[in-house]
Formats: sequence, C-alpha cells, structure tokens
Amino acid sequence: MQERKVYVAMCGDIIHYGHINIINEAAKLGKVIVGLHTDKVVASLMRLPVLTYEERKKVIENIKGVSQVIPQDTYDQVPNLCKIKPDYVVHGTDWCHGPDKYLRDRAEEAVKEWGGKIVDIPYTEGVSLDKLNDLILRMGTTDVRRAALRRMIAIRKHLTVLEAHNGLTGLIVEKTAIQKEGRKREFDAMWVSSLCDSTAKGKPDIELVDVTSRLNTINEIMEVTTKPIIVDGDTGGKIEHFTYTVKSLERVGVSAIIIEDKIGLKKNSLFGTSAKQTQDTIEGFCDKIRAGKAAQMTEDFMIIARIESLILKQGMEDALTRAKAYIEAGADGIMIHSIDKTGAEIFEFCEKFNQFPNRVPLVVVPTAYNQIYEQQLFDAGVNIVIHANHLIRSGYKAMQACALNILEHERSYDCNDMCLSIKEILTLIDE
Ligand code: SPV
Ligand code: MG
Repeated sequence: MQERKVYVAMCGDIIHYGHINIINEAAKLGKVIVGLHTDKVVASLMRLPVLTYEERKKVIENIKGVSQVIPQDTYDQVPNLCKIKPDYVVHGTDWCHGPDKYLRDRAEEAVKEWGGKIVDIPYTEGVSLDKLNDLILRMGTTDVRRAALRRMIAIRKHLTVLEAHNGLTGLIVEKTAIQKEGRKREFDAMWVSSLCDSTAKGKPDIELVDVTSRLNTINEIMEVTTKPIIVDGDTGGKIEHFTYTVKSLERVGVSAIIIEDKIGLKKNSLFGTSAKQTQDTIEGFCDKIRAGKAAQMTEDFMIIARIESLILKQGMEDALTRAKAYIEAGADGIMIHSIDKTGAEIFEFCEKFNQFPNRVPLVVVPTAYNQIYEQQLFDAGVNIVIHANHLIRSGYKAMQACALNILEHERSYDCNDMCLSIKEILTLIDE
C-alpha cells in the first residue's frame, strides 16, 4: 500500500520545539512533505528571514521525520495542496481562529476534493515567536542591518519608508503595525531626513546641521531599533567630504545615502523655484557618485542619486538624461523628486525610466502628491516610497496645541485628553 502523504507548511527560520512537535505528530500519519515558505513569503509576513530559503531547506530536510522539502511560494497552501494532493494537512491550532482562519477554510475546502483531512495539533503555548524574532533582530550585527535594505528590495520589490528623527520616532517606525486583509503591515525602513533632523534641532534645512551631528541622530535611532536606515545626505557636500561621510555611515550600519544634484547653499526642495538653487553639472555629480562608490568598504551600502530637474523646472528630458548618466556612474538607485501636485510628472518619469535597460531601484517622496496611493506608485514602477516628514509635522502640531492650551487655561488640566497619562509615559519604553 502506498504510504500516506502528510503536508506541513512552515517558514522554518527560527525552529523551536513547537515545530518539532508538529513534525513528530505529522510523521505518525505518513510521509511528511514540508512546504517551506520562500523568502518572498516570509518577508511579506514578517521580517526578512535570517536564513535564506536554501539555508532553511538544509535545516528542515535534516530533521528526523521529514521526507521532502518543497517551496511554498504563496502564504496560501492551496496551490501546493492541489499539486500534491496530500491525505493529511497538519497545522497548529493557531489557525483555527484569528487572522489565519481563512487559510484553514481554504485548505479544508481544497482537500475535500480528494478526500484529504485537516489535522489540528494543539498549539505549543509558551513559545513567543515575536520575542524570539525580537531577540534575533537585536543580535543582528551592523553587517546584517546594513545589508537588509538591498535584501528587502530584492525580495519584496516594494518598500514603504517613514521618517524618524530621534530614538522615539525611530521606535514608532520600528513598532507600528496593523493587521490588514489577514496580513501584518508595517514600515520597512526609516528615512533620516535633513528637513526633520534640522527642524528637530530648531535649525533651517540648509546643511547647517553637520555630519557629526547627523551621525549622533542616526546613532540614537540605531541604538533602539533594528530596521534599515536610509539617510538624506543633502548634496553630499564637497567630494572630499562625501567620501568620508560614506565610510562613516557604512561603518555604523546605515544601508543607503541619497544625495541630491545641487551645489551652493542648499534649500529644501519643497520651496520649488521660489528658492534660488543651482543644479550640479552632470559631470560634477557623476564624479561625486563615482568617488562615493570607490570609497565604499562593503558591497551592501547603496548610493542613491536624487534628481532635482523637475523641481527646478529643467524638464523631463533633463531628468531622464541625468538618470542615465548617474546610473552609468554607478548609482545604486535613483530618486526622482517633484512638487507637481497631480503626480503626472512622476508617472511620466516612471514610464520612461522603466524602459532603461540598466534600470535600478526607483525612489519617490510623495509629499506634494500624497493623494496617490503607494500601490499606484508601485504599479508605475516605483520601488521605494518615502513618507519624508510626517512624524515631525504631526508631532509638532500636537505639541503646539498643548502649549497654547496651557497658556489659555492657565493650568494643564484642560489638556489632559491631549496627553498620554503619566502611567503611559512611564511605561511607554520597555526597561
Ligand atoms: C527631506 O526630507 O529632508 C528631503 C525630502 O530632502 S524633501 O523635504 O521633500 O525635499
Ligand atoms: Mg532633505
């Protein structure tokens, strides 16, 4: 008689006794086939896997009781179930309720077709995957953190990034998460903006806050978070200074710097043409990119070239010519900036950029055209969407309202509802 087939799906990145229990129970029913989540699936569910698919496969296929490991390229088991037609599908009872229940329902419906059965194994209490995840992330070295952005772009293709300007806002970007359509949704990385870093220090965004001070902010964020960091490098300064900045950022574990193609006294791009700004020559900026790439010590760090042609009304052709030249000079990505409120300019750029044979990841900052959804930008070819200033803008507005309220009422009682309770603020940060 042919041995019965038992299907077990897992991501297998952090193996604990709960997994071993499931495999042992599954092995009692027949030949165990593990559907191992691919890197893409793991990354869409939680963080990037610590181990690659191939590494995880080697571990799982050497566990006693496992006969075969095959890739599961969707979170939903049904495509694999239809291929394998197992007699049993074994899973922990955690999918009998909560956000994954729809997966159990779908699997149950599918296996009915060939008389298969779902077997729910009591979920192993006392293992907190979240805690283990946290531990692993914290153990992550500078090298792991620096490399995470490139890995994320390769695996996920589309990243959502939010601004952080100190430890606390870093924690917000790190920890804010929601469940949406059965998936955990969170930010992929943080943007250390020159506008927000300067504003938080009460200074204008004119490259006045020097690199040492910017590094202090970055360190403060890095001490309490684990997600990849993209630094706004302004113009990058003089070439001789830029090469030092690249080395310093790389050393502390930053994943990427974005530099903009302007020279002279830099002002924020959101001023548009109302601030007089000079764009660098193509040759001048290419030299800066080349010098930065030559200064790099690792393969992982990214230098992303930011094009200001649309902001400075130099036209689409100029923006595209520059993109080509910057890529040829070695830029690892292009950021195209625009303050066209309709977003039309950005979509036009995307369409033409997508035709480049040597296309690199594309970054946008939709501050002026923020009615457009991230997915629309991703569909147009954008890889990284940066929400560049929203924590400082929302935080400042709330703080100013509270200060006005105290002046107005001559006591702080009236702003109680605007504030976290004392208990909440005392326990906000884990000890
Ligand atoms: C920043 O966040 O500092 C930026 C993006 O450079 S923008 O403000 O839109 O120019
Ligand atoms: Mg800036």
